[in-house]
Amino acid sequence: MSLLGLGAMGHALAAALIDAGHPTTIWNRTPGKADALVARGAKLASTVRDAVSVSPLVVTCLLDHGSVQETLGPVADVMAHRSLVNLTTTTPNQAREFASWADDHDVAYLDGGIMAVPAMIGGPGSAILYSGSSTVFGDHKPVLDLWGESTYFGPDAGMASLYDLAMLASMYVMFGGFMQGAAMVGAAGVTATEFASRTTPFLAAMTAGFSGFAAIIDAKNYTGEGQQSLEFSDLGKIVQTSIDQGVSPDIIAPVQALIRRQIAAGHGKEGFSRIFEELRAGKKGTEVMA
Ligand code: FVH
Repeated sequence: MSLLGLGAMGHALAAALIDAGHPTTIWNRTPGKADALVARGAKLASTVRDAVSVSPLVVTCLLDHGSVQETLGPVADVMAHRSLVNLTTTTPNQAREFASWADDHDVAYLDGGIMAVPAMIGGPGSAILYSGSSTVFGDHKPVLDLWGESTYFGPDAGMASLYDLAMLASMYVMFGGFMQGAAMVGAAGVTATEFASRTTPFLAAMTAGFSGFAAIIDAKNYTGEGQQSLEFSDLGKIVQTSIDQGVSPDIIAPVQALIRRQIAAGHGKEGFSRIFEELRAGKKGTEVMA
């Protein structure tokens, strides 16, 4: 395999290949980052063209969409009849754009979304989502599995990225919620460390609720038994307490705004999952505060 890009993630990917004894050629725009990997057994290519020309499988793990375009565009001729796995984070439409570029140049294209940080690569919990060419995925799955659990999401090259970014959306909003809470108690002198020790087990237990929300959303049964109504809790007390503590409610207020728009639309007796419909409809409303 030839791996282009030796940033934090590319370095970890290359190290896992070398540790498994997989023949690996590496290239990086800035020289010097390859030294440790070469000492461990990787072959260093001095140009992208050299790197690509020695392997049927080329993997890119670069900064962004533009850097992959800049790197592979000039060597499109030598990419022909090879397989490309792009592990660079892109939007779904950018992934589809690469798939189209690859198709035009007789390259078999598989897009990947890495659900791990560099230290996790090759270890427990590391997962990589793939979509695009099923042939590339099937032919190379044993080597892809060296990095983590490999899952294929179908021929649409944008699907892996869509899952990746949707999962990251869930993560960042949860992290943002932690910051909101830490700021609220922080205004009363509680350290973020103390707050984390209370909140970590609580949130871990609460994530068990995802499957219940999912069943409600999939069945569109927002009035079913056991659901706390939007009217019962529109998050007013949380928003008000943030403000009373001198803390911006900027993380929690948009959730309240979604709830209030659904109440205004006549769904106040329905459960919290109902805000999914507000999001899916792509509606934007005027912010409603406490
Ligand atoms: N690191 C992480 O935790 C995340 C986990 C989830 C997936 N991401 C994505 O992986 C891609 C690479 O991330 P990275 O952490 O390796 O990023 P850096 O350490 O900043 O390295 C960037 C590499 O890209 C090269 N590069 C940048 N611009 C260009 C360009 N115009 N032409 C060629 N190469 C370019 C850079 O080269 P250099 O600066 O050393 O010369 C690095 O090799 C990324 O999409 C994450 O979103 C990682």
